[in-house]
Amino acid sequence: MMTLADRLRCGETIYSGWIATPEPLIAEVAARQGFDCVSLDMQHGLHDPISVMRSIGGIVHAGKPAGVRVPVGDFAMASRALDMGAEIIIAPMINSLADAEALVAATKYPPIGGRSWGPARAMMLHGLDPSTQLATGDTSSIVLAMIETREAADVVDDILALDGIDGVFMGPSDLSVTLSDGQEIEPAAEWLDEPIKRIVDRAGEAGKIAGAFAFNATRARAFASLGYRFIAMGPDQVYLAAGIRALLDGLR
Ligand code: 3PY
Ligand code: MG
Repeated sequence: MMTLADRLRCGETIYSGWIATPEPLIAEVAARQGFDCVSLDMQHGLHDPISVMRSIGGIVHAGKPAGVRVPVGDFAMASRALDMGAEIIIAPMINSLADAEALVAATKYPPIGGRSWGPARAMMLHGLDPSTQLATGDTSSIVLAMIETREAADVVDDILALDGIDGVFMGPSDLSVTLSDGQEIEPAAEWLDEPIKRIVDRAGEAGKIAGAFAFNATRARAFASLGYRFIAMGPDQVYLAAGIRALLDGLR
């Protein structure tokens, strides 16, 4: 069976759920709907290591791959999330080559990085023995550096060139805040179109994957048509609110 990494490398567009509420049942419900993948947010969402561990189990048992966005600078958590069975890591605020190097050091095995051995839960969930895990761990997981600041956008080529960085993940909200020098929070601003296109083009030229966060299906389709291939949509509160509204509208 093709892994999430294989599918992304073949150019498939993957739509991921984005779960902020630290409840495994919500992640599992999302996985049992049409998403290709379900990602758990530890940065602005409320997930902690235990809820991530439990939610990854629910997602994988529902037949879907799991992603984790770790907190800012928490490279140890990136390593732990892989050990817990995550197949995609999204690291926020990777603003320099040094940040990207620290991310690779935590998430790829030697000689590319310095990831420490201990993927017991990942091997259990994915049915792998230790030698297969060691041989395939680096290629079957996708590590995305978030490009969401002016500094990051300035060094995106250096980050993309780093061995072990599988791609980038564009965050339009922070990009709007930093590129406007703190004057605007406008992830759908027209003036962001140019940097949003530039980031995906740079990733394409480097032969790497581009991902992005989309607030709705219109944005998700627009990103996909630019070449973004891992598109997260959410968070889960939005799904709940939309479901309630649709139900109540049905009464009228
Ligand atoms: C951003 O848009 O800044 C994000 O981090 C998306 O989640
Ligand atoms: Mg952000």
